[in-house]
Parts: sequence; structure tokens; C-alpha cells
Amino acid sequence: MSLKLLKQALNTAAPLPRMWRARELKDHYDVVIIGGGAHGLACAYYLAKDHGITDVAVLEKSYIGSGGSGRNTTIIRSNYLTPEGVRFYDESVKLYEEMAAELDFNVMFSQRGHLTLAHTDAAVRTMRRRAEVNRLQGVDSRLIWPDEIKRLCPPIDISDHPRYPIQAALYHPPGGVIRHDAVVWGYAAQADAGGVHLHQQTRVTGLQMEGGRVVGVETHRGRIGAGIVLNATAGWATTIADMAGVRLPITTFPLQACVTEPLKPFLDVIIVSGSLHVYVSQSDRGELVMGAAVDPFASYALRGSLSFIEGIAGHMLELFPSFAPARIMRLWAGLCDMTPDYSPIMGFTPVEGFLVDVGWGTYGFKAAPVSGKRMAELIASGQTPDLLRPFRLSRFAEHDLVGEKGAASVGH
Ligand code: PYC
Repeated sequence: MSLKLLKQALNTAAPLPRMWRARELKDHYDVVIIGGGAHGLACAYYLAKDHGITDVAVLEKSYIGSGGSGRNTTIIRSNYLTPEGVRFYDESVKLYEEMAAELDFNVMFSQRGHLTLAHTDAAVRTMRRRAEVNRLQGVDSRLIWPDEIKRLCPPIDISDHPRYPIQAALYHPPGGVIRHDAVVWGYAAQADAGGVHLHQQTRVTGLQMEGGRVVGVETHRGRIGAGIVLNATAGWATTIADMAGVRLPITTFPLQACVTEPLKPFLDVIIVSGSLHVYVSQSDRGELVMGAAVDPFASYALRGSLSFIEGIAGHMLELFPSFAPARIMRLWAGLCDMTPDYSPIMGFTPVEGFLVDVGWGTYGFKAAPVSGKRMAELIASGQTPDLLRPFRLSRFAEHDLVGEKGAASVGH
């Protein structure tokens, strides 16, 4: 425990300082960011820190981190399939590695290694290709075989008894897990310290347009003028974009996840099976954090379902028969905005002043630092950074897609 924390704990008379303040809503900001998740907060933080742009508001309709940032299964990795994706997520992993020092907040990043299992010849070929692409970009990934998988993960069943025996895995040592709400709180605290206004419980009801550009945001608390508006929402990305008359190629699906009761630590790698549609890691509280494929229908439901529990339990037990006695304690869903190529959309839109950081599917949390940093650079310079160019909205009209389905981890 740090000395600062110990002094605070012993000093019961002085209330703990708030990590960010509630401020008056001003009638104009240079930049208004819609969405108080890790992406919106990271962008606000980097605008202030890297570019001295502090006249910034983050509008969140609920509490910060209440969307995908607080609902994901906290996996960080950069073992993607396309060179564009690998380069982009690799910068994010590097920013995550420095985050605790950068934000002066313990985000509990644990780089314990990430294994994507292959159960078919076709999956082995895809993993081999991913390993090659990763290594060409300087990212640590390699194909490993069942004996090494068993050494890294003793409880896994590598026998030929399961319906889909394990043939190989893509091993990515830098992959890890992190405390997701600490990331949100760390960015929020430092954005606030940099002068950014965080407005929770502030719902956007419309955008104001003048002469083909966006000039303001209507909220249920009143109108705010804005130089730039960034849509950094998930689930409501198309709703907000519609307000500016911008059509996004996005469909929203729920992704469910669950945790078991806490167990003694026994699983210190992350295991993903794209074929069985399951992934699992053990949290520092001992819970098994598990998820599956997105629901097979578009919806905005945030609750878990019995069919999800039945499916995940069956598939998980094929990999880990010893999980059988573990009880599932909680389940929930998050909203995943899927694009046709399973890559996000970042940058300018045809409407002047209206920018997007959307379409994050099932991989948004792991990209928050890099998208925040590079979107801040784009806003400050008016130029699209090289790392973001492949993910521009116009790629769909230009037939220049970035196909990442083979690395999405989760079935879609
Ligand atoms: O892309 O690593 C991933 C992931 C895990 C769970 C959902 N997406």
C-alpha cells in the first residue's frame, strides 16, 4: 500500500479527494466528445496532454464506463491478421504497458500470454498466417503444439477425447488482462486534471447543423455549441451519426459474458477457442471470466440468457473438464457494433466537424489508448495519422476493406 493511501485510510476526518469533478455545462466547447467510455476519455486526455486542447467536454448519458468499457472481458492483445490491424493494436499494447505510470494509477495489467487454439487444419493454417504477419510487424507470436500448450496450461484437455481435439495454438506472450474500470477511472481522473469537463447523466438528443457542418449538440440539459463533435459511442453509434445525416455500415449485436465464483489461482494464461466460440481467463479475484460468440440476432439487450450459459458451459467443459464444479455467479451483455470487415471506423465523415471513433465490434477496449491518442492527433492537426488511414469511413465506398474476421477471437 502506498504511503499516500495509508495516510488517507488513517485520516478518517478528511474525505478522500474526488477523482474528477462535476462541472457546470458551458454553452460552448472547442471539442465535444459523445461517449464517456475508455475511447472518449482517452481522446479527451490526449487532447489536453499532447496538444494543449483543454476546452473539451465528454458527454455520457449514464455513468462513465457504463457501456462496453465496463462490460468487456479485459483482454489486451495485438495478434491480428492484417498488417494494418497488427501495427495499430501493437501501439495500443505498448501504451497499455506504460499506462500505470502515465496515469499514476494501478491498472493491474498482467501480460500472462494469450493462446488461440486451433482444432482443425484450416484453423492451423490461419494461425500460421497470423504468426507470420505478426512477426513481420515485430509482434511476438508463434505456433505451438499440444505438449507446449499443456505445459503453459496444465488443466486443458489435449487428449483426443473431445469432439474437436486441440491441434495447435497461436501463442502470443504479450497478451494479457487488465482491470477495465481502472483504465476508465485513470483516464477520467487525468483528463479532469488536464481541464476537461466530464458530464455524466447527460444525454445527447440531437446535433445542430449549419451550412453542412456540425455546430452544436443538443442534450436533455440544454444546447452546447461545438467546434468539433466526436462520436465515440458503442451501441448508439448509428443513432448519433443519423443525427448528422451520416450513414454508418454498422449492425449492433449483444455479446454475453459471465464469471464464476472465485477459485484458487490455477489458470495463468488466456485461452481462446474460435471454433468452440469460448474464451477464458482467471481474474485476480479468482473468478473465471468467460465469454462466447455474439448473439445470433441484432438487439440492444444487456441481460444474459439461459441459452448462453448452456452453450458456454458445454463448450468450456470440452476444454476443461475440471471446471465442472465451478458455479456461475453473474452474467451480462455488452453491445458490439459490427462493420462488414470486422475493423473499426475512425476519422472524418462527409459532414465537416463531425468525426467518428466507432464500429468497435468485440475488440474496442483493447484499442482505447491508441485510438484516443491518434484521434486526438487527428483533431489537433486536421490530418489523418498513418495508423488510422486504413480505418477511414470512405474505405467502404473505395472497396479497400481491412478484413479482420480471422482474428476476431469471438464467433460472429
Ligand atoms: O478480441 O480478444 C478479443 C476478444 C475477447 C473477447 C471478446 N473479444
